[in-house]
Amino acid sequence: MQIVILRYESLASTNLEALAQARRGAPEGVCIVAREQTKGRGRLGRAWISPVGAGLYLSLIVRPQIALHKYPLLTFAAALAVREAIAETSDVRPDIKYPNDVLINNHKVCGILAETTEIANDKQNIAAVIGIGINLTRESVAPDLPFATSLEHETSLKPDAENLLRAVLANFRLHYQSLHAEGGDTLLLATYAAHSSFAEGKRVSVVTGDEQFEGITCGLSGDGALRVETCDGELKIVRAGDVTQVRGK
Ligand code: BT5
Repeated sequence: MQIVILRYESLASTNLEALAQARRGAPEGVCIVAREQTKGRGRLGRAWISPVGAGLYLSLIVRPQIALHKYPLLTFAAALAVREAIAETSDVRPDIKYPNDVLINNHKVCGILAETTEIANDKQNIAAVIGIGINLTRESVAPDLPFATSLEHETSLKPDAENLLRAVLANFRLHYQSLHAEGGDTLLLATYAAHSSFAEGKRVSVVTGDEQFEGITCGLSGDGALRVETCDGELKIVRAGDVTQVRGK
């Protein structure tokens, strides 16, 4: 994948711009970066707060040659890439919270939103957009986000956005390549599980579209779902939803 970075001063959402470009035929490797987003997007219609110059806001177009049911692993590849990029460029060692958050000291420093698009009636021509938001300075953390943090806050250094961008893209490219190799999905899952304290043995509360339950995490399934054993011994397979740690029980 050859990466080409397109820079914008301000966009509604880098994901929306990348999806539009992908639909117009933009190749894999096009990466949209904006200094601010006026309508940054989270999952399920939620917002990603994106003040000017305070965070890294990027969306990478990929055209994966992998089975559709493995697409959730793209989010894992991105989370690992961000975790590694932060570890390489600072002295903190982030955690990954299933499925799409990178945490430092249990606070969210990065969110990931992977979306897909296809050209009308052409199921062969699917593109995915990997959207990544990383909080750089303290200004990125709105006062009403008590569980958010920034690299500046955690490291006491002014983060270097360009270094971080390069490291995120280089690491993502490696995971993406290996995802296409034989056994690459198993390797990626193992690497993700090794760097996410949420993968195994964590007491969590899970909210999905239609239910809420508590349990202990017990690993990931082959397609990237989180397995959670509830208090009454039922095994739940979580494919989408919000997972939070339950403390003090
Ligand atoms: C996410 O959704 O965490 C995905 C965020 C993806 C953002 C990137 S930025 C570049 C690209 N272009 C876009 O438009 N989006 C992507 P979710 O797990 O649903 O979390 C959203 C929740 O995180 C919000 O409801 C807030 O509670 C919280 N939040 C919002 N802004 C935040 C910030 N800057 N830092 C930490 N938490 C934030």
